[in-house]
Amino acid sequence: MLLTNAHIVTLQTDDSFGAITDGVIALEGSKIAWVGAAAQLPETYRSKQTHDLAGRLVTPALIDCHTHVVFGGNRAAEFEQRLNGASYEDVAKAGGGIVSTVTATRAASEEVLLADALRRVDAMIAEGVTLIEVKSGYGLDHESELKMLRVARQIARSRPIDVRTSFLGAHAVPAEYAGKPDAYIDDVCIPTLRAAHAAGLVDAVDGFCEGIAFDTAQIARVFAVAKELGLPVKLHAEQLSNIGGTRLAAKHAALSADHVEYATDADASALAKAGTVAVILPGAFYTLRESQAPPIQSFRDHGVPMALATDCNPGSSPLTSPLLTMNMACTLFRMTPLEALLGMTAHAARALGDTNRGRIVAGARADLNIWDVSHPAELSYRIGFNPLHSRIFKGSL
Ligand code: DI6
Ligand code: FE
Repeated sequence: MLLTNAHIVTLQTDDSFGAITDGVIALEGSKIAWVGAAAQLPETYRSKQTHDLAGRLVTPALIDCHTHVVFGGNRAAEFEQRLNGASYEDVAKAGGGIVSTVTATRAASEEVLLADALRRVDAMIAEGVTLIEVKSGYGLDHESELKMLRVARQIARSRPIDVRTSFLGAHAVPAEYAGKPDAYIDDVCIPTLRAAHAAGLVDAVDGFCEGIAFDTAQIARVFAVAKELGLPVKLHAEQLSNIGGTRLAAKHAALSADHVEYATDADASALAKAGTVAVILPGAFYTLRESQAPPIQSFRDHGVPMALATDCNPGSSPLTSPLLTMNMACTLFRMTPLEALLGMTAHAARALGDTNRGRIVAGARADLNIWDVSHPAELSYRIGFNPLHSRIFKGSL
């Protein structure tokens, strides 16, 4: 099929939108066969079925490379408690925080977890998302972690969207292991990772490296098993402090280091050398009303690819809008509209180890968005507006 009369934002390189006006995209199956100006369309494609896009803007489809969309219950009550003056400690003592989501997730059936997750995934699909990463991390026991990952896999069988899973057993220490993080890592997290991998449920391994979660030595033990199993790694690093998570991610050639608000210029240099993507998560920064922005200029100076994601989770980032995420990245962190769009497409794909998506180039996956806007900057400029006209998934409208 030929998509004709298109204003194509190819993102073929990182230094410009790579725009082609009056462009044509030739689709063959689930792949892009050819892209270019109509005047240069090869003879071989001229007889194809055409679909006139009436001059609309076409970009690569969006990719949300960091989500916790599978979880039980929600945390609206503690949102209200905090706004009525309760501290994080008060909320935690009342059984709130991650612990309350773990309790609700353990209690929920796979069917309920899937139905709840699909409502959030549908909001992402409506904004043109075709690939999401989904983490475990609210089960924190053997069966509940496996249950979460089975639900994540079921999402891709229930909707026109692809899913990559990340095992996040090292997300928090569950109540039954309070004060015993090492025992939890050795007796629950690592054996469950092995079982999840054996069941084909894991595409990557993640961890939360933070003072309130796990230290670099504990994360390193989980990463050693990931390496043994041939699984790539990624890491929640330097979200609230700097305890060496970003360095650890770089040392393990991680796909990505995520949050990285407290990363230093030296950390940025280490990421660049390792080829690790910095995943910027403005939803958590906004929700927690943080003050320390990530070192965007250092990432630019060192050539660290920056991805963007919703970090959709019930506590620190109850956000399901990639477009609002792009707007936050520009307004809060001063990223440019080009960086924001690259962050939700090509760099997000790279953060998932997928280099065949996120750009409109011959041979790439034919996942495309058609927008009712005239300039790509409108995609990060608008606040809470969705101009998606239609989404092409695996070459089909
Ligand atoms: N960082 C976060 O901000 C979330 N998890 C993480 O690793 C918090 C998750 C929650 O509050 O439920
Ligand atoms: Fe997260």
